[in-house]
Amino acid sequence: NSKGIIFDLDGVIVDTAKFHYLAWRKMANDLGFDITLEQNEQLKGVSRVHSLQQILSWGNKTVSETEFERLMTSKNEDYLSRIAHMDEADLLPGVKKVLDYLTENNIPFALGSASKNARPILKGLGIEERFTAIVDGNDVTKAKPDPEVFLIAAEELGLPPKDCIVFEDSVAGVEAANIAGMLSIGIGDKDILKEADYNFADFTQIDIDFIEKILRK
Ligand code: B16
Ligand code: MG
Repeated sequence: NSKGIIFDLDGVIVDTAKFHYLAWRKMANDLGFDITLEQNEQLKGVSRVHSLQQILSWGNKTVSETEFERLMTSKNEDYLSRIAHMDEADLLPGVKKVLDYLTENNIPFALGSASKNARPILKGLGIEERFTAIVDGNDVTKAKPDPEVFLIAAEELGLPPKDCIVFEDSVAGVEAANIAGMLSIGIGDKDILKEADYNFADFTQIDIDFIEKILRK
């Protein structure tokens, strides 16, 4: 078999969006405004810098460069403290079954995430060693929908992009996979992720027959 899989992290393997939301919301509240869950939807898959720019514009705030850095650092410290006690039980339902199948059948898989916290999160989940490659926010210069993160992952898997299959929960991520020439599988609302080649609400809806089918394609 000569195909490989690339997983997004947040929203695919683990649900960290709620912790990002709580940490950004606390920061916004300290600055005197609030952010809603609907607004948080728009931050999914978006880099840390762009998230903060977006949030400050919602709050009609302009800050100095130093203050911008300080806000990013303190939000991240708050976020890290909220995810500190993550373990295997935090894997999203159905994910373990797929990872076990891939590991047992020696099918290589990589991470392709915008997060700069990907490694400590994977470590907490107890699955860091199982990835052939981990490409995250520390390795890229261009954010999704730019395909950079997935193209680097393909290279590290030693596979041409057309032989890579991407699992993504964000519109920008599905777009990035499509631009890269990879098979895209949307995890979440199919009306939102309508550009994906296949759609599933979550990993409990994905059976091993489907995985075998796309690996053969
Ligand atoms: P960090 P993904 C993304 O991860 C999140 O969806 C997004 O909400 C977050 O702002 C971004 O990572 C950066 O995360 O602050 O941890 O570097 O979905 O691409 O795995
Ligand atoms: Mg995501």
